[in-house]
Amino acid sequence: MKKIGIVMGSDSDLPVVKKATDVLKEFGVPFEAHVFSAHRTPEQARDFALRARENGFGAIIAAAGMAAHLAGAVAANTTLPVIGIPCKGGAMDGIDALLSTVQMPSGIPVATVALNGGANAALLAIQILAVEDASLAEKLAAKRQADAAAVLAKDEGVTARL
Ligand code: RP5
Repeated sequence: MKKIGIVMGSDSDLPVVKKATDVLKEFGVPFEAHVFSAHRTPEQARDFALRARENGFGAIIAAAGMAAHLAGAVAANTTLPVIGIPCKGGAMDGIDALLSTVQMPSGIPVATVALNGGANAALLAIQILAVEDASLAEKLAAKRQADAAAVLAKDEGVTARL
């Protein structure tokens, strides 16, 4: 199975990244995580992206806050799918990161999830791998069913709580 690459701009992004790694672990998907900054360590971020395909990655998740250029910088150096997680924080509480991550120029796409959307970033990465992996696709379908069952249980119980 292909690995998922995870890069984050700082270790202060770890709580958001952990939401993604928890999901990847739940699905048994291998991953590798690094702190690479688009601004502070641009060479390392570039090298990782340039070699990601030959190093066995199937998609890359990039989490960063503030002037969040990491996902775009990685996407510029690979044709693997890149999923950006804009992280909350700073003077604008993540609006800056959201716009920096999502507003990519035509030709270099970044699939951007919600602010701090670590779980959805992982699920989207798994869905990408599941295009060619029937076992992963079955696990995804089972999770959808379990999530729906949980909502139905809440529906049944809600009147009793009022
Ligand atoms: C971004 O700046 C990082 O991704 C992080 O979200 C934010 C703050 O970084 P630190 O000052 O905590 O290293 O580059």
